[in-house]
Amino acid sequence: MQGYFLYFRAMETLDNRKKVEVCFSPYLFPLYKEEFDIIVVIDVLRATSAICAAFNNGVKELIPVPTIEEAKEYQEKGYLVGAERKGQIVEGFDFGNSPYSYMIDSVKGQTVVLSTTNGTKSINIAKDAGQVVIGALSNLDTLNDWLVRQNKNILCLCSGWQNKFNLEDTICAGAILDHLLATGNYRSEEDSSIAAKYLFLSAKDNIFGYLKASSHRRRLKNLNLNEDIKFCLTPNTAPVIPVLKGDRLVAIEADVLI
Ligand code: 3SL
Repeated sequence: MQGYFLYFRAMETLDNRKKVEVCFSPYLFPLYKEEFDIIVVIDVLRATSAICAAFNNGVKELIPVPTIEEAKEYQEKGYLVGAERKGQIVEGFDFGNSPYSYMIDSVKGQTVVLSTTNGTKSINIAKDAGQVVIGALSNLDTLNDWLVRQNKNILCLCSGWQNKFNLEDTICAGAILDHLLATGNYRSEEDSSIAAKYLFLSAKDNIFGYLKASSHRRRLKNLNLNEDIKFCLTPNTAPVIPVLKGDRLVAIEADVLI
């Protein structure tokens, strides 16, 4: 028996594959944060999809802020500011969290500030734990290729909804995990990662249909945001890699190693 354990230990030590895991919600993040070099922050509906759309449309920088108070401070300094709470534009701000708000000419080349219910909070809690990169279905293939090239330990942090699990972020995380594991250069151990991968595999042929009953899809549908849902659940509309540098997100080229 002891021989078996020693063999297992030795195999573990020889295994130089990098780790990729999935954290289901920001609430669970303290359990993971010590071990990873790159944190992929995911909020498919809609923060990280809107951020990808913004960079794809030529936004220069995006400053994510967790609170409305901080968003107001930037507004007072003259910045363009988007703020969303519970799916709606917060009164007094330029826009909310719809990807379409960031696909207009007037934001090209601009610095934009954004505060959202879950997504910008996740960015904020992840920022000191590793290199933050933005993940969504919108930038899936570009992001996957970039992550493979980095060869680092990677955590997919699902923003969820008010600290609870959600399906859309988990499916996106599962898609990333599935791609990285298929290279043979990554391993994963956590049950959350296995669950994310299997959810992705069962959803991948029709993500829009699969998520029909999901809580956030229903929440946004009730706010007449069907077009946003369709956009956010369509893979590869924005081939960008937004990373956090200091207090702001910038888009980097696909061949940059961090
Ligand atoms: O929580 C967030 O960051 C948002 O994306 C939520 S919503 O899609 O705007 O409702």
